Amino acid sequence: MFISTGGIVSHPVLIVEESDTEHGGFCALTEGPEGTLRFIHIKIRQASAGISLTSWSLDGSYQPDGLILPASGDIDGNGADDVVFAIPGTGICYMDVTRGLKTAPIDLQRPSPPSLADISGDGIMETLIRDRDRLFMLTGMGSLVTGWPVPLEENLVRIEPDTAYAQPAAADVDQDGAIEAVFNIAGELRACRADGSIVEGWPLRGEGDHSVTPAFCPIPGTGSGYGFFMFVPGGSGGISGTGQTGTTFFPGVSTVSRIRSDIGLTGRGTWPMYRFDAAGTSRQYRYEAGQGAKPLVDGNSMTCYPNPARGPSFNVRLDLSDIADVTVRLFNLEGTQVYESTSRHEWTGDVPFEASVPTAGLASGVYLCHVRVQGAGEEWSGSKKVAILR
Ligand SMILES: [Ca+2]
Ligand SMILES: [Ca+2]
Ligand SMILES: [Ca+2]
Repeated sequence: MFISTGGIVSHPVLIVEESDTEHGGFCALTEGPEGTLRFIHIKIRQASAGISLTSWSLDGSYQPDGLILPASGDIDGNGADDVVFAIPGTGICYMDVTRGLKTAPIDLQRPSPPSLADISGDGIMETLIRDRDRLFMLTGMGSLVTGWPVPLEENLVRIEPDTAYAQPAAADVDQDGAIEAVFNIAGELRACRADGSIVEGWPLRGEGDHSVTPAFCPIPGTGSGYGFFMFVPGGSGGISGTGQTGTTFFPGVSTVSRIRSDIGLTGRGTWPMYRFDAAGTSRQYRYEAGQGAKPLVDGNSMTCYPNPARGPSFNVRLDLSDIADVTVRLFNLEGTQVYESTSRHEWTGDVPFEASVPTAGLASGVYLCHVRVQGAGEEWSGSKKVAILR
């Protein structure tokens, strides 16, 4: 079906117009021959065949290195959903198909997809968005909320790979009845209130993947609104460019973690975290025999605990199936190695490798614990972020 010229450069987004019950509609962005942008609105008749298409030219252009992901919701309460998206160099665009375009001229460096949620509790949805080193909350059609933008720590953002940022999420993470904005920054989940302040007990250490939005859902049977699971995909990865060139962290094996807010919420970093993956392995459920040769290393099993580490040391643990030499190294986020130790794992079978890493004398901050395993003709390396608190 021919509906428009120009490549589509966004995901489609559904919009609802209360005054138009005959049509269903969606919107998308397309790119013209000279790199110009068009916003298209397609209505599909419900009862009989036929579509209609309306389009608008947008200021600015976009060099797509990935699809734009718009959000939609009726921000101004006029009965028609508004579509929100960010164009680098132009700003945050608010498109109401009955009123036209309004742009908040904020220069964003590699903006995340926006999210819409009423964080301030006044019935008007806020726009949540981040760029490389700032978190934004805007209310209405692009008015910056007092206390925002929130600057991000350079030592965190510089370890993020140069790829798209996660769309922010919204959830009542501390169960006080007010919704918070949740951002994934270098694998850390940060919950911010409407005034930009950070909720006590957060950030939570994620598992290293900055590009994925956590999903929140209520826990069945706990009553309305109480408790949630948080699914945080992540993985053990590696580090490169250590020393003078700085540190780059890259995720390797993916896992999905599930965090329950209603148990163990007794203090910073004490949330139980469960890990599951396609092979059915986790900290609780180990590899089952009979699924072929067991690999030397169960990469998903690497964990550092306690995390954050407050005492004189923390432990690193990893499931190995055979004898191996294991080198544990600790780096600060500037890439300086602050600890190294090699030991021999003398066991075959189900005894996990475990080592204690001393932290006395190390300043508070985030560190990368890197593990290299060599044995049985195999080599594996992975790393985890560890927070040290004094
Ligand atoms: Ca509207
Ligand atoms: Ca609001
Ligand atoms: Ca809350």
